[in-house]
Amino acid sequence: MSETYDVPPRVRAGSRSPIQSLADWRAAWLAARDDPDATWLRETTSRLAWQKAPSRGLEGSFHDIAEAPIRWFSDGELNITESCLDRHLATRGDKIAIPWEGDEPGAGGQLSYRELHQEVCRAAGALRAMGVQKGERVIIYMGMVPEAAIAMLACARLGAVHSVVFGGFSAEALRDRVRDCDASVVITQDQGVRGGRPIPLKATCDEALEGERGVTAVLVFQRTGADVGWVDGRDVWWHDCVPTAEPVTEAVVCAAEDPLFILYTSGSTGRPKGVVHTCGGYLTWASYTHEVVFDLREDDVYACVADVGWITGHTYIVYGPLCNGATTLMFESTPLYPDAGRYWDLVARHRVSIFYTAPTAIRALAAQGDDFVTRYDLSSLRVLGTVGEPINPDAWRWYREVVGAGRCTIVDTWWQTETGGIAITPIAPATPVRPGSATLPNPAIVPVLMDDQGRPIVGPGEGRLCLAQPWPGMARTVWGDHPRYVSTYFSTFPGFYFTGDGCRRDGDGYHWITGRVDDVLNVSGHRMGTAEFEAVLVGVDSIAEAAVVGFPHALKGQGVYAYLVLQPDADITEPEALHAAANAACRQQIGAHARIDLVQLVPGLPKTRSGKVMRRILRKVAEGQPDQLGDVSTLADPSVVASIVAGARSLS
Ligand code: 7RM
Repeated sequence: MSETYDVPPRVRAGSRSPIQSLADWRAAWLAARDDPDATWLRETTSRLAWQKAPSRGLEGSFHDIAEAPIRWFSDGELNITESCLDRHLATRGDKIAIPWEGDEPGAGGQLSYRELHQEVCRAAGALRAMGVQKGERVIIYMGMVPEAAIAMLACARLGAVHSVVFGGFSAEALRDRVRDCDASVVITQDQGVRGGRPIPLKATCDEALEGERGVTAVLVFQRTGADVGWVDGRDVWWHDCVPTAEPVTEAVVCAAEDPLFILYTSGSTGRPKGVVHTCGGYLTWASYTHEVVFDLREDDVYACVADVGWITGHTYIVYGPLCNGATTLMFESTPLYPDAGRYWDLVARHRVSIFYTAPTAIRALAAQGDDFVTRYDLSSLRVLGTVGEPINPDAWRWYREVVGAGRCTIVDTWWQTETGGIAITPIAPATPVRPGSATLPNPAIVPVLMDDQGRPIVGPGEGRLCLAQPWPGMARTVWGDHPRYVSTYFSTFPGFYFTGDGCRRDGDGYHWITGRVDDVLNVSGHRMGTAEFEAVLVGVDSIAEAAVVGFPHALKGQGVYAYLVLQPDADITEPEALHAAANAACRQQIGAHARIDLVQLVPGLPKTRSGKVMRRILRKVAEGQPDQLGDVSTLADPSVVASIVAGARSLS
């Protein structure tokens, strides 16, 4: 059992949260479980600016999800930008909505709610002039500039469906997404900038769109002024059309269940799925979780240093904070530029009170020593959040003691692209915390741990994490493929949403996420499918077969380990040359973040007689536990195991 930290007095002082204690949490959780309609109709009508308030709560269930998707608030009508912008103008018009810190320390600017509203209305006008209509898909391929948030909201203003593609993805990955959702417009910028280096967003976009007839317009924000290619009749500069556009002052009215956005995410099989979130339920969940978990207050300066290309950026940089009228900082740079003090310099200068980052960054910074932290005045901090992967207790303690000086609480927030918002987490003023535990479920989240026989575990134990009841922010479907949604999430344990994660529950009901139990990797908080790597690898000359697994990595959480079988007539046979060729292919077809750490050439993959690769064996070898392979007698050729074990690679 690990130590427990009570909520520090500084975190409790001045809180007006309805959840102040574990007793409050329990009452709220039970109420939401037993009467979801009353709970969430009340929350949504008090949080969102509905054009037509909903009278219906939840419709549908996990048992008949193949026939009917889950719906929340289905008779309500709204445009979510009115909740995020218009309704704040009367009381918060001059409040800073988005402070922006550019790549160079101190560079940047800020937008008040009034200015942000104006920009969004004009950008929506520009998109409308380009022909964008309700329901149409718009791809956003940008870096961390306020215009990325403006672009998302401008789409929402028109009822168009945005799909943000992380700026690190390659041209091929971008093209796949453009095609999958049949996008007609792409919004990008000339270049991104990160850590002093330019990112050629427009050039990559041009490569992706070569020959794509479906995309009729590309809106280009100028960030650096670099020379970029130009397709006349297709490409339009942001500064040429947005400032002079007719503002869309009347937002397009949407139904609660109209799609708000698509976000592609990796799974254990096949290509990334376009996870669909809808307007009313998603925004309700974003607003509720952002306010309650972090105990948001009117004068907070809130900084989530994720990228808008991931779900964390959607829910906790843009939608949740803006719906709550918060000041939400956007950060273009990296934790290590120009040095390992950058985050803390940012916190000190902007007087940040709530800071939200990922374990991978915390580990990297802790390794650089405390001086980079202690030289800054971090007295503004109150709540420190983490998300994206399990956090090891040492990194957790460093975050609490060195960054938070013992005065802040840590919220280790477990959630997924599919959950839309935070699901299992401490509630800042209420929950005593333990290093490495995501603690307790939010109201609406009913976790169930399944044993190997698919039976729910009662009391303490470890199993596969499922959620038993629908919650407002859950993904409704996979774009264009509802059967894939049903089979991915609802077929393993019929009647339950299966998360893909393992989890332990201790005697106090605290949850300890143990990581993915499927073939999804989590490298530095980036979610990637082993199947995506394997599809690239078997396309590389000289490689006949490939199997990719994860292994524990001190800084990245997980590293990527590839087992490769050569073609009989292979022309590359040097492992180093093959490693380089493999990484070049991954970079080109997936993106710069898809890098293989270790390559092992093997004579064959361990397969069952029916031809299924026994990944368990490959995982154990990569994890450095070749003595725990278990039963290998069902293999077609057990002799490959000895050579796999003998040739195992490691980083040390
Ligand atoms: C928000 C996000 C989801 C996967 C999820 C987990 C892992 C996320 C935590 C965590 C342990 C956490 N969305 N994960 N948060 N594991 N503790 N606090 O990351 O779709 O990109 O990834 O990330 O495995 O299934 S995501």
